[in-house]
Amino acid sequence: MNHKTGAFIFSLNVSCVKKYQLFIDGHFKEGKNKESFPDIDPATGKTIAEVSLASDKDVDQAVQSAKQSLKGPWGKMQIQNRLDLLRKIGDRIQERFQDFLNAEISDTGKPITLAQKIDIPRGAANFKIFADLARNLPAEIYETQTEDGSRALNYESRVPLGVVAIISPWNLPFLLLTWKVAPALACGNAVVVKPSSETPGTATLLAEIMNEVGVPPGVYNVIHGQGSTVGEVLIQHPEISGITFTGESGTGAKIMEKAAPNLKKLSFELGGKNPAIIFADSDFEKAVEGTARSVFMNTGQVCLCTERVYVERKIFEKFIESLKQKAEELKPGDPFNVKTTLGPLISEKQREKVLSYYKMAVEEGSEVITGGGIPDLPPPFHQGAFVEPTIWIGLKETARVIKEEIFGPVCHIQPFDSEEEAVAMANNSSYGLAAAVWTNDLNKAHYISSQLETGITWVNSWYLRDLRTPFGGMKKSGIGREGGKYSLQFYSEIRNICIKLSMEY
Ligand code: 6OD
Repeated sequence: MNHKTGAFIFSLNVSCVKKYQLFIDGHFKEGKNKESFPDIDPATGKTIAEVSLASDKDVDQAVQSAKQSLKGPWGKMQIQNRLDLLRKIGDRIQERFQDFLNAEISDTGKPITLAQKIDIPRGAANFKIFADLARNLPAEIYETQTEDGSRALNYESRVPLGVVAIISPWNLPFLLLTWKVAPALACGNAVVVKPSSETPGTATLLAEIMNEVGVPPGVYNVIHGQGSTVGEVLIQHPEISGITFTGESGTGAKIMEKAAPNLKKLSFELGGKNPAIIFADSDFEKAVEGTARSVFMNTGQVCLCTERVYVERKIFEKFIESLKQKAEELKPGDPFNVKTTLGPLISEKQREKVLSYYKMAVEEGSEVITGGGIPDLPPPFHQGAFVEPTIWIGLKETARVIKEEIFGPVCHIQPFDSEEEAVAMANNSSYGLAAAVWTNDLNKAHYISSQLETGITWVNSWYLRDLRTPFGGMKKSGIGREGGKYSLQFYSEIRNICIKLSMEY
């Protein structure tokens, strides 16, 4: 094994299996209890890696090493040097693009064309963009008149939060890990990362890069294990100052409860049941294309994905037919084949959950326009967690499959007759993350967007990202916003310094 790396290869039965280790204080290591768990490729059901399981002691060691790093060279580093290091991380990710691509695809089964276009480039961009943003973050200054006629200057000054716990999900493992690590480091924090146990690869690989570019030991630590065990120990650690989490709303609520006694600062990006509203005056082809992307991208496993589609009655039938065609054009299979356009779900467990909704939709009385089952695939993909892209119509808005987040390649299409009806149905949800509105009427677009109870609304597009914008949800879809200055605000403590100036000044 190369001790500079977190992954080494050994043979298990006939296939080659990697080993992903913990990364603590700049070193790759086994968990103290020498336990491990398998990392399964969801496209084939095969074990691709053994992952070291962190014990409570390992978690504590990771947090302590992070804390120590804040007192050492990292804590004393000039901001320009810190941000230069972030740029180097971004450059190195680009140089090792193929390694990240392989790790990400093997962990998730997502199609290579998707990971190549979105996941890995965004990992590099997150570091570069937050380096630039942190360099240019303005500070507010207020000049205050005092009663005795003198003046005072109030100015804000930022300090790092301290040790930040990053709990990142399995759907966009590298994109969302770096979306949190980059601004946290830009602000001068040290981090302990717990990637999803389904997708340990890219977080471990990133540790190699931290060493390669010279990030001091302890600044970036990776611990592996389940959220309900290792994650819980991490979020309850008294030396953690903040927790950032992307994942299910139910898990968010549990984290909040566990973090409450220590009053941690929290940032949550949670679930969604996102609506798309399609008006008859929209550009029809673009609306169909965009909606197909918003429903089926990443096999529907993006918190922003559309699961409820509302279509103006005049174009309802035509829209159903066109979206059905798009769904049926998707090609499931080998994620490393450039012709594949639909990956598996993340795990067999997730497939059972999605299939239970497929069954429920039928029991609730839906008409299945397409899909509803498991695709027929050749070995080894017949063992993968694939499901068919699925479209339903005909359900009442009270149906469970319209109310609950499914997180699969599926949507229900409902007709509407007026703007008010569309908005009322779109807002009739306990979630409020994202919406897509398709219309060529600018006034209508503006009006509808102002009425929607969502943190993010895309008009005539979906998942068009500018990393400076506020990102997050209303209602059960989250707490707080990340992105641009909102991330930098979360990952730092702001202090006000008030200097009373002398009368003579
Ligand atoms: O693109 C992003 O910055 C982002 N935070 C995406 C989140 C997707 C959730 O599944």
